[in-house]
Amino acid sequence: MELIFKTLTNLIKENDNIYIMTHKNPDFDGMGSAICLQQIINSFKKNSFIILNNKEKNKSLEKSYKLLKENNLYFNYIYKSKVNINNNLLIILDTHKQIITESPELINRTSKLVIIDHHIKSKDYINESTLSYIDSSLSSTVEFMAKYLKYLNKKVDPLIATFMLVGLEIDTNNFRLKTTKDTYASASFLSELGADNVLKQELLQENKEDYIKRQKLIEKSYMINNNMILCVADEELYESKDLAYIAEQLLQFENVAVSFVIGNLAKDKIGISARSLGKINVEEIMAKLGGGGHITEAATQIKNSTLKDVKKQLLEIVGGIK
Ligand SMILES: [Mn+2]
Repeated sequence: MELIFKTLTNLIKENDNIYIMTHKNPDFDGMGSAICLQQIINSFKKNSFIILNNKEKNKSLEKSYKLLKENNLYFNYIYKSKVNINNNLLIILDTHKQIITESPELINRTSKLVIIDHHIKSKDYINESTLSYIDSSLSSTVEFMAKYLKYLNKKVDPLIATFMLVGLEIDTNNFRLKTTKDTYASASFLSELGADNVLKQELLQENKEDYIKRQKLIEKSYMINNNMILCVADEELYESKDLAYIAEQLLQFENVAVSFVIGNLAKDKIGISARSLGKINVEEIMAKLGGGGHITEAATQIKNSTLKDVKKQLLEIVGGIK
């Protein structure tokens, strides 16, 4: 990673105006990393802008932006509708797919592009970049930033360390998934920087209705054979990340090695999100339904079908009951 850090540092030093963006519906991993990176860029006396959407839906993130201002911390943002990228350096964090970045059109308007991500590399990655580091052995983009801070021997304010720790905990589902010794080391480093546990808990609080809705889906799920659990959602529309989140949650239960969540993604599109603890390859299962992914996380989308039919197809493949 040292070479990546060195190259990234040189790119920062060579550019006067740097734009940072994460994915649509930003979360604490993407935004916590962006805020950390802005502090780093600022320490090199370079100008940077974090690209925001005009209407933030995430209340905890909105609160975080306010806290940065109240604490007089440098936080320079620009709404995506106002950005004139002008071939300036653009750093993309926490995704490598153009379509899901906050402002996909910006990517075509600059030739200076850096991508830093921890998701499993997909076929539709942005292939023309100055520097690309996509490493699925990292738990989160925050883990990258924590390591980068250490490499540079720099610190961030306790408030920013708190945001980063929130991102790391969300991405690992409280150290249950993708957690390695480096993840704990990053968490420990952020604690040393003064991450505040009380504020962290407040930022992790979620809307009660969302919680209840998810619990109801978890309640509806059942074992389809001796080690696989299935949840078929109701007829409402879901985002694929919601299905993935429920699938991850289902892995915490006794005897569960694999989880599947089926739900409507659009009127004519059904999604399956599959997760595995690692012994059973869910990519192979999803590939049989036209999807893909990785041993432990995979998904597919099926057009013009019903929840019932999709469930039937899945059960035929995995030899499940009902
Ligand atoms: Mn992430």
